[in-house]
Amino acid sequence: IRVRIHIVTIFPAFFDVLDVSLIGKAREKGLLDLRVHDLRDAAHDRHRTVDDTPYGGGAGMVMKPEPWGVTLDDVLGAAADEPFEGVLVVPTPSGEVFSQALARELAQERQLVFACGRYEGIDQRVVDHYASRGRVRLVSIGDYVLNGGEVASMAMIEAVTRLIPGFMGNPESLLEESHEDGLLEYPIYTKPALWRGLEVPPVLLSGNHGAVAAWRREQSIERTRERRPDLLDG
Ligand code: 6GU
Repeated sequence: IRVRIHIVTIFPAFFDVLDVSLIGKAREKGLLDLRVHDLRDAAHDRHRTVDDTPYGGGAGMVMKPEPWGVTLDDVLGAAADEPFEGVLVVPTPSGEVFSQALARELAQERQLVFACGRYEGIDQRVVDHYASRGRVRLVSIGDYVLNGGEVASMAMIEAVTRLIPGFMGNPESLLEESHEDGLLEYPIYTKPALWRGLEVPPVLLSGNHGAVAAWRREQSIERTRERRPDLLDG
């Protein structure tokens, strides 16, 4: 196994789809060991409570620290006073923004743990405690609000696992993708050469590889200027 990914959540069923997607292939190839853990297994009262009201008041509920401590120590394989291996990823809209660069970084790790919070978030002491024992990254997938870290984790896990060395059949195709060179990808075409009155740009049929490369580069820059000018600053 190259990479072990643990997910801690109160909704383990969210992750059933990982079996049928690309990630299922990485698991079959033996590159990836993915395990989902139910946070409620560490809550022992009658209602398996994992949340409580916020100190200081305010709307919503906060995830209690104790079930997180028990579960994360178990998953990380480290006692409460020991350092841990790998990276603990905490999806939160108040984190740093996820990027292809961070995906590349995480794909080099041997162990990743995704701690999916729900409600208004997790008691701050959980992050503070684990940050004192190892590497913790608070990560957002963009400037909008989701109900919890599950969908965000799924997006990050898909971005990371396809970069695991040996996962892609043709690793060269990774280099041509949007964001790998800081630009958006150029438009792509296949047969037929004429469809509903629309032609494939003639340069792509010319057989002139230099001209094709130049056209694609131009298109990438133009697309990026139109759709994502922020990527061109600097
Ligand atoms: Cl990581 N979590 C939640 N709840 N909302 C988000 C997010 C994460 N990233 C963007 N919105």
